[in-house]
This record gives sequence, C-alpha cells and structure tokens, in this order.
Amino acid sequence: MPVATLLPFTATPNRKSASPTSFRLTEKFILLLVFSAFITLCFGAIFFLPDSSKLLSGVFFHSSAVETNTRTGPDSSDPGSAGNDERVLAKIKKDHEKALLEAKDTLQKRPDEIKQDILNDKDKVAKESLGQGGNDVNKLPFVEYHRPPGATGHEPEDPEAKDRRAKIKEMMKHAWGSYRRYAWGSNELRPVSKQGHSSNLFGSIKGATIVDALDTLYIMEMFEEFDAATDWIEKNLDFNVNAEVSVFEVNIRFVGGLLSAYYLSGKEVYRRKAVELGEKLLPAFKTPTGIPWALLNLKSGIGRNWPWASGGSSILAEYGTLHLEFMHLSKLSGNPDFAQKVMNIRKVLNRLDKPQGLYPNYLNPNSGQWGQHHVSVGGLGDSFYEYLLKAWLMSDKTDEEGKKMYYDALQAIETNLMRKSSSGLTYIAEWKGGLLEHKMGHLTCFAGGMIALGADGAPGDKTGHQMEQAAEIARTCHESYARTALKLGPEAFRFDGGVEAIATRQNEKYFILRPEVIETYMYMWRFTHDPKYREWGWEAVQALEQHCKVEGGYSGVRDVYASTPNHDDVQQSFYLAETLKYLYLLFSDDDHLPFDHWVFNTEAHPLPKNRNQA
Ligand code: DMJ
Repeated sequence: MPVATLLPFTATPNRKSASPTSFRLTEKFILLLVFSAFITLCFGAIFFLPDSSKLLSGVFFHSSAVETNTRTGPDSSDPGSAGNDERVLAKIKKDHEKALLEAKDTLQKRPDEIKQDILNDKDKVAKESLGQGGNDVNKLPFVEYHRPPGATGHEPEDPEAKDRRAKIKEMMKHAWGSYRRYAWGSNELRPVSKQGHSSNLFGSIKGATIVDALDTLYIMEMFEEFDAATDWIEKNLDFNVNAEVSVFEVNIRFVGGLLSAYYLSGKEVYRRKAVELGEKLLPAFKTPTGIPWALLNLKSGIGRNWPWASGGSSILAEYGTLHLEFMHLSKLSGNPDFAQKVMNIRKVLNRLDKPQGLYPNYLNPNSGQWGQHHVSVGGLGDSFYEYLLKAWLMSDKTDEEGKKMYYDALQAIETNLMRKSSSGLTYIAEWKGGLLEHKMGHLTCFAGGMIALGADGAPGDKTGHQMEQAAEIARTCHESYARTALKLGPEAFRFDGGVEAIATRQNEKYFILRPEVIETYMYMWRFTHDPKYREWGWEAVQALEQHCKVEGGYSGVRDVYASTPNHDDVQQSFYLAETLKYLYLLFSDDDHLPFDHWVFNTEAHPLPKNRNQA
C-alpha cells in the first residue's frame, strides 16, 4: 500500500524544491518517521510511567478486576451489600494494621537482620517454585525462621546490676579481643605466651573459641565481633578433616554453638554448618547397640572408645549429652535419623537393670552391658542427667519418658549419693560399686542449677524440698571457693580426713575458668531473687579479675590455695561460652533469654523450646 494512501493529510502541494513525485515521497517518509516516533512515545508512556499496570488495566483491560468482584460478590443493589462493604472495610483496616506492625518490626531490626529476612523470603520463593517443601536433596528444606523472645536484653534498672553487667561485657571484650589479636582461628588462646592453643578434642577442626563464643557475642550485642566471627565461619570453618575428634565435645561446643547462633540471628549459614557437622557425626552410632563411640575419625567414619574407659566402654555423660542438639538437627534438616539415634540410646538404657536405680558411668557399646559400677553426678556422668530434664522441658513438657527418667534418677542420687557433712554442708559424693568416695567435683556444682530448674515439675509435692537441696548445693559450692586463698574453686573438694569443701590432693587444686558454680548462682538468682547469689557471683568476678586476668586474656591457675597465682596459660573456650555468659545473665533481667522460651545446652548454648516452633 502506498504511503500516500496511508497519510493523505500529509500532502503539501505548494512545495517547490524537488520534483513533485520525489518531494512527496521524501516528505511522506519523514512524516511516517515522525508519526511512528509519536506512537512509540505514547505506548512507552503507558507502559513505563509509574503505576503503569493500573493505567493499563484501566485503559486496555477495562475494569476487569472490578467486574470479577461484582460477578462473584453480591450486586451493589443487593440488600447485603452494606455488610459486604463493612467486611471489605474491615479487611482493608486489618491489612493496614498488619502492614503497620510489619513496618514497625522491620524498623526495630538491624540492617543485617533485614538482609537476612530478604534472603529467607527469596529462599522461600525458590523452594516453593521447586514444589512442596523443595525436592532438591542437596538443599535443606525451607524452615520458616522466627526469633524466639529475649535474644537480646535491655539495661537493668537497678544501677548496681547495670554497672556489674557492663563490667562483664568488658571482660568479654578483653577475652575475645585477646583471642582475636593473638590466636584468631586457633581453637583456644594461650593468654600468657600470647599464641594459639590446640586441644586434640577437636582433631584438626579449628576455631573452637569462635564458635563457642558466637551466642555470647550476640546476647551482649557485640555485633561487629559477631559479624567478624560469621565471616570467619563462612570462609574457614571446615569439617572435612582427616582427624579423630571427641563426639561429645564437638557436639556440645560446635553443633550447640552453631545451632544457637542460628536461632539467635536467623543466619542460614549456621543451620547449614550445624547440619553438615551433625551428618559427619552420624557414623559414630555404627555400633551393635547404637550406643555411639566416644572418638570418631571424621573422614573415615571409624570410631573407637577412650583407651582408659572400663573395658572399651562408652561414657554416660558423652553418649547421654547429644539429645538436645540432635532433636534440633532433625527439625532443621528434615532428617529423622538424628532424633532416632538419640531415642535409641534411651531404649538401650531402659532395657538395662540399674544398680540401686543408678546409672553407671560406663556402658559397653558392643555388648550393651554396664562396665564398672561407678556413678557420678560430676565428670563422666553429669550432663546425662541434665539432658533428661532439659529434653522434657525443651519438648514443652511432652517428653514424658525423659521426665520420668530424670526424676527417678534424681531420687536414686538423693538416696545413695547425697550426704551432709558434720557442719551441715550438703554434697553429692561419688559411688564406686556401692562404696562412697566423699568427694565432690567442681563439675558436680552444676547440679544446684539443674535441681532448681527441675523443682517446679517434681512429682509428689517435692518442689520445696528440691529447691532447698539446690540452695544447699549452691552454698556448699560457694564454700569451696570461699575456703581458698584466691577465692576461686578447686577442681574437686573433699569431705573426709577432717576437711570439708577443701581439696587435699595436689592434682585437684587447679581452677580452669570453669562455669558450673556461677551457672548454679544464675539459676538460683532467677528462681529466688535472693541477692546473695549476685553477691557470690560478684566475688567470683573480683577473683577472676585479680588472679586470672593477664595482659593477653584470662588464664586458669594451678593452685587456688597458693597466695599468688601460677597461670596455666590456657583461656578455655567455655570461659567465653559459659562462665561469662552466665555472669552476664546473673546481672541481667529475667526476660533476657527467659526460661519460658529457652533451654541451655551443657555448654550454655541457648536452644529454643518447642513452643517457639509453631
Ligand atoms: C563444659 O565444656 C561443659 O559444661 C561440659 O558439660 C562440662 N565441662 C565443661 C566446663 O567445665
């Protein structure tokens, strides 16, 4: 079709320059160009002006949305339309309020938390597009993240508590800052010689202090340090090592630390790393009974037990301290294996006869029979009892089996191990084939906190009785500190040979920055608000500052009865994970990591209770 026919009104008959034909053609061509540019501009404006979709729907898809509504809903002349309008208005109001709340929530978040929310949303959309729950086996299932209450706190109103809490944060800064300066990436710090320290408990896995300290950094709002730790973990934390590790230690410090960091911060990297490490630990359960080995080569998956453990036995406090972390691993990975493994441990235990109702420290993973009949609520036994109680609490009190096992065990401990000294100090002795050794370990002092935590659910009106027991144990453990020259507690203290709460053997006089006594003060403070627990905690702070603080961090001491400290030159990772965290919580208000929502693993890593996981 000729252009002239298309554009009759563009003809300019008076033009003189070129021949009429050629002139007309050129002009028509130019006019065609101008016209098509104009049309393009109009379309461009429609498509690209802000809110063009609304314009489009209004212009081209005339009121289709409105029509859809009127077709499905009552006609405007319908007598019910007034009610409909109200419903629509109510919905608009509700949506508006929801949006306001969300905006308020977002404003309260840190930039990295907002970033994390965006990543979570993206992940959710990606998973949804993969199909229900996600089908990619190499990826973890989508888990909606909700931060449980009390992940961070606020300054206490009480001025003394406020100052003391600030002081603990300063201590954390010194411990962490020194580690960062002198031992970054090593497992622990040698604060006197100012260099890294590696414990063979972790094989060649590195960074124990970083992972153990993560949640303490978070709850103290040391976010810059937390971010530096996260960065190190993303780039350097590697579990593909050809080395033997302690399954228990790696679980409580690394898996526990990573899980807590995930629940506090919502950062996916922690969930991924926790599950990756958990999977590496699973071969430890390949024994005839499913009772795991103590030691495991992470590369070969070959396990064995400590050579010193009675007849090749596994240790109660080690295989009995996996439950909390493994239940969370199943939840976060969608892999039921973790939960099955730890539930099977209970099955094995429940089939066995228990001497006087007690659980011996040693159990052979091949035969499923007890080794030596030694029983302890300290080293080799301690956290097994703690995890029975906390499994019940963490399950929002649905794990009746854990509950029964805990209260039955506690009754047997009270009957057979708990004693009173002649001056009236309550202690928990060790039991060796029916004979009592009147010694209590520093480790055993955690039991004051545990008994207080469980007292509320004690069967048969025993709540008051158990609270008294807990208070008495706290007092005894305080005495073990008060009766030393440095005002720090020995590794073990005795109630025989004319002494009470005093270490008599040279190899029991050391203090390695352990948390258990302060842990018990923290629980007792929360349940009683008796000021003496804060005072006792403060005494410990002063002793730590005076005798353990050195230029390059904090060090353990070799003899708490010597008038001047002889430093052991190790800053244990649990000092940052536990001792400083429990001190900080002791001087915080109760709504910071509230017991209603959190349980602490045995390395003081907070894990949410089931009620938070709707
Ligand atoms: C920590 O690693 C844990 O608390 C464990 O349960 C026992 N010992 C240390 C601290 O003393």
